[in-house]
Amino acid sequence: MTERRVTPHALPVALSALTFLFQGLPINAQIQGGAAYLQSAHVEVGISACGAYGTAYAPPALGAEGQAYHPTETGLGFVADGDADGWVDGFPPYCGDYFLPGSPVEGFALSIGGTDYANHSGYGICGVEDIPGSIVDYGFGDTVFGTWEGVHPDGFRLRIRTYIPDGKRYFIGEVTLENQTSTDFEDVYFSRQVDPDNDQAWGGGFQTTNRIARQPGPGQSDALATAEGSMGCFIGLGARHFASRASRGGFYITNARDPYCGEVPYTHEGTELADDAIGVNFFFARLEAGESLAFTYAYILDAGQLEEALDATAAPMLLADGLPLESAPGSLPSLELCAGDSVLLEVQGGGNFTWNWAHHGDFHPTSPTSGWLKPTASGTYGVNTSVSCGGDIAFGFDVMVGNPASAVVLSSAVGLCPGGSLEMASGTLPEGSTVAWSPQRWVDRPNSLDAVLAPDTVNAVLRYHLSVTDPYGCRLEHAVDVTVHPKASVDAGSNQVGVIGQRVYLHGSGASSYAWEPASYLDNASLAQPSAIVTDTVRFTLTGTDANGCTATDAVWVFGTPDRRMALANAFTPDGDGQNDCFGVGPAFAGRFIDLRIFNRWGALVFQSTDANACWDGTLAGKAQPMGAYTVQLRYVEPDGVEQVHGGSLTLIR
Ligand SMILES: [Ca+2]
Ligand SMILES: [Ca+2]
Repeated sequence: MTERRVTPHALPVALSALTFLFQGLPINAQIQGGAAYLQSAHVEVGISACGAYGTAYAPPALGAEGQAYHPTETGLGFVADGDADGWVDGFPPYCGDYFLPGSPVEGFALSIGGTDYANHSGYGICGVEDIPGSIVDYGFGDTVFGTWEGVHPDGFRLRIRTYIPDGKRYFIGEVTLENQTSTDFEDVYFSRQVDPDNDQAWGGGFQTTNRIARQPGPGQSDALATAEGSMGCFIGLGARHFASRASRGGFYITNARDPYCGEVPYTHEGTELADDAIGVNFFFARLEAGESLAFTYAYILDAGQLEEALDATAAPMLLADGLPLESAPGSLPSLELCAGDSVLLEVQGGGNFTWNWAHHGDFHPTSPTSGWLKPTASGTYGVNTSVSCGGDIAFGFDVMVGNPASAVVLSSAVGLCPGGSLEMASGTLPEGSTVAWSPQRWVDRPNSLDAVLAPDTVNAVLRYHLSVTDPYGCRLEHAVDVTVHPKASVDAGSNQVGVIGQRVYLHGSGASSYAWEPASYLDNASLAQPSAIVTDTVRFTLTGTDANGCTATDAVWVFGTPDRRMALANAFTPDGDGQNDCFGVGPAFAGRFIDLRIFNRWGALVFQSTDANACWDGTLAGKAQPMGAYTVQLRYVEPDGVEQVHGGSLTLIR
């Protein structure tokens, strides 16, 4: 596009006189000809009567900083000592006349429900002024600012407050749009554009390298278009706002929809050396009757202050429990939650849209812009809204749900038999989880989930605590009571001598349930007192189980003998009738006999022999002993080499 230059309008004489009169009045000194002049240490901005930047008239002699302004033409566009080394130092000493009042265009446009409005100042003059307005406020101190406001008969008020943060090399525009009608506005667009001629004043051309530096997308909501001149001067125009888009292309701004939607001549990406515009644009699906909406953009005149300038524009975004969900550009923000947790999501400033929530089954709305998310699983969640001219505005974020409890199978109370061991828990924890058992006594690996507990104690209740923390910081606290039961016991009874072919009873006791081995000899191996037909000498093993399920073992011999005497009968009749006249063990004794001793009721020994074939005839020293009870003590060695003493009672009958 060809640049055109015109001679700036000469100042009317009357206005010069007013300027002189207001020199000493701080509030109004910087407003003349309907334009406002903002001056800070490193930035100067002229705001025209139509709200565009760039004035047709020369600024006052001195600005808020008490120094002269630095227009490169008669009027003042915006200029900056971008290198902050003084307005006369460096090269270029300052980057001036970026766009005005040389020739091209700065301005803004509004589109409401398909109706377009634009205000821009080409050639330092408000050439287009669809929205009539004026400077309504001005001030300086820590911050110098000027506010333009327009009211349109179609029923809206547009207010743009421009300020330069103290000492900064950028300036901010705060836009407020009020719907003064009784009907909702649909499809509201706003665009701010400039044709940058960054360093033309220093000999550069009108062309600049215009670049779309950022667009809102995963992990960030910056829209930023930049322009660099051949002399190194920089300008950025952007916003940190989910509903913003950067554009380049075009020259005279006519509407706000096309740059937002990227329609010819506008584009949303790439870099080009061109003499055309850069812009930042906004979209709002609706503005309800009587309501206002607000948003902010920044003109940045030093690339080193891009981030803080965009920070100053940041407002609406997705909040999780009140904190912004943010991430590095190109990656999704992530939320780390513990199973069962909820997080309150809110599209701050999102009331001008209708939002769709992905994973809505996990989302419980509390308002059109917020609700509780109680995620059931890790995954990508998001919220989005459609843009009428295409595309959408979307927030995506990854949710990681920690759940250490799901990996742990553990009762709160377990029992353990003496001498036993127990795997404390089981399962698979996410990598990076930490585990701690306490106390650590008798625990083989106190920092492993599947630690083994082997308590060296009996009849005790031991309480152990488990603490698991997963990589998301989710914690599981668990207590388990381990009851170590008393030691079990069982008695298989006394050894017996049984006559082969006859039935003997085993006498188990002391347990809740019994199991005899070998079972094949027995009528029922699970009885406490099973019986067997004696066939030979058998060693029975008894396993008894107590009420706690703990076991103990004992053993008993049944000595098989063909000789009746070997039955160690509990009575004998030494009456000389040849039947059962002599009490003894007999030659068929299965074990290795040591001795047999018999005592009377007063403990006196009445018989003893180390000869297995000997027997007692009921006499002592040739004298018949009285009828009654005697005690028998048989000592022998079992086939397995264990010495045993068998005691019994014997009744002498005549
Ligand atoms: Ca300088
Ligand atoms: Ca240009």
